[in-house]
Amino acid sequence: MDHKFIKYEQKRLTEVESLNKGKEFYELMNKRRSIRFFSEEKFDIKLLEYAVKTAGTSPSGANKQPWRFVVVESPEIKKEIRIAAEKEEKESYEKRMPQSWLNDLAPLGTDWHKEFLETAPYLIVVFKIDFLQTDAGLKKHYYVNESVGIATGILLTALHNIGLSTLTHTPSPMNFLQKILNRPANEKPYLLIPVGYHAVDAVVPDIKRKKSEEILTVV
Ligand code: IYR
Repeated sequence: MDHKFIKYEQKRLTEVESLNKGKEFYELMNKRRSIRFFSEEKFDIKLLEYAVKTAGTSPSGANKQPWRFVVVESPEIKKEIRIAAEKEEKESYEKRMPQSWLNDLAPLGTDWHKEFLETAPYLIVVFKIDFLQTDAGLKKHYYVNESVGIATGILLTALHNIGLSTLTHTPSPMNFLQKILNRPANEKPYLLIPVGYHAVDAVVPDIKRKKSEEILTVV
């Protein structure tokens, strides 16, 4: 029963301050879009470090922090990832995805070509860690998908906040990432996030977000 607790401190805002900050943050985040056209412009990898540290502040089941973020900057490894991803994606687009799915993707203009995997200066590959191997055997983690999903959301938010663009890319299946990046068997690829500045001529689909009343219910 010897577990230590420490005092929690958080600045108390007035309602007006909260409303203003809430609106300002919404306006910032409402400008985020999934970007598929990146500038090749490089930047210091240290820009990514705080974003990853911020992702690491995420809540997680029993505080197990079941995540690993691998940043790929090597052009050779990016190329290897592109080749492997396009192989799977070609198979998916041409054989595995039903017509209804392809129809849903049509407004986004995606296909199996994944040039952004090489043009983006960095790829962040998010891994989930379902269990730990210890001398005492396997230790299972809890609510891993929820935990890693929240951490990834915070990562995307942190990257947008510093003016970088991202794509949440889901090549499927993506076990090839574990192999190419030499990760241990307990780390499973969760999401592949190209990061960089958007290309000057980048376009995004003209799609709309749901309105407040479509996503918020108060009872
Ligand atoms: N993984 C594929 C297909 C794809 C699926 C969904 I759901 C999207 O929102 C976008 C794409 C791809 O990355 O192209």
